[in-house]
Amino acid sequence: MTAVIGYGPVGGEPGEPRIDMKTWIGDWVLPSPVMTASGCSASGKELDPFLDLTRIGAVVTKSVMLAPRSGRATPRMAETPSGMLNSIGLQGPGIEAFVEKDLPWLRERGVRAVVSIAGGSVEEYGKLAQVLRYCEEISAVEVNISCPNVADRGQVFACDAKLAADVVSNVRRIIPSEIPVIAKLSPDVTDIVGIAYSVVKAGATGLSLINTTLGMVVDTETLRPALAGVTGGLSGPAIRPIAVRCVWQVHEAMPDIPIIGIGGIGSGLDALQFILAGASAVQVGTMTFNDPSSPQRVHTELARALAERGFGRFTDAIGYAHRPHEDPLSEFVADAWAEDDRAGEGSDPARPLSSGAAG
Ligand code: RRO
Repeated sequence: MTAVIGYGPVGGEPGEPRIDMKTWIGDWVLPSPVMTASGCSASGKELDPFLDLTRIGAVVTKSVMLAPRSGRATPRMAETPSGMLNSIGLQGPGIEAFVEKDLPWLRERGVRAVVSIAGGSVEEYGKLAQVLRYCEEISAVEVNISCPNVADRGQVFACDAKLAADVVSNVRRIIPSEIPVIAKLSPDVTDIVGIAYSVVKAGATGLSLINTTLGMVVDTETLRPALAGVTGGLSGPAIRPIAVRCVWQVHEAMPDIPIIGIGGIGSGLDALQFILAGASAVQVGTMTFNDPSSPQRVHTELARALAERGFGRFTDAIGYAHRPHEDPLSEFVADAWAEDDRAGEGSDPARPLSSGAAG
């Protein structure tokens, strides 16, 4: 039996409208389309006091590398208008400590875990996948090929269709087929659809769109870059229109590929934009620094917004903004012209002879 999970089990109030909030990433069924975004809450522990992590779609862990890593020098965060710049530089415990300490914590609580991995080479991603293939408690693997805070741009695999595909196919062939492999792409490319095609062809189950976009702040007091790493990844509401555009373009090109929308989502209506543009799920990241319970709140607000707009199921809203135009005005114009024709006034050379105005 499939449970209808919406306002009841996930963050809802008794008496509020029920809506089926299930969604799918490949064969993986999630009771809620709202996840945390990688990098904003390590392995989820920080958020545990603020929300019930079992009631959101999933926790996406901070990208983990093979070896422990201290990351870039400080300062590595800066505020920006409607956003935030980070240059963390893949700080983390390394895959062994992660699997020993962090994954069990998530499993013991029954939290759906999406493990984000990052490597410096195609082979390194393969080694990470080798470790994870034996971890039963994983719901999905997010392949982060788009971290902007790496030593050189050649390591941003998501900027090169061939390299991106090599990483994804290497991970896909190692991770068991029932576990979704999701490729996280960068907006810092000329043609995100081309990159998306390559990784899907290489075996990606779905796509996370988007990672942060490369930015920079100069401190006008010190007269130097605000970040020790000089450049950083811009996130938050400032990048939401870029992210929605990426989701739109990729869904338009590949409507059957599940997309997870990310970029400045802080409310149910923000999330709804991504869903209507073609996302099957969303991740909440930067907003959790301001409101750590926001993933659960976004779920509740999204369910209410969908119900208010007449949707009975979350999945009916995916890509809804792509539907063909029903243009009531052109119907009106066509009717009016047909009437003109009947009255014998069809002499305007600037318009078609019959009711061809619709469309
Ligand atoms: O660690 C980071 O600096 C970082 C990562 Br892995 C990423 O994927 N995106 C980002 O903005 N920062």
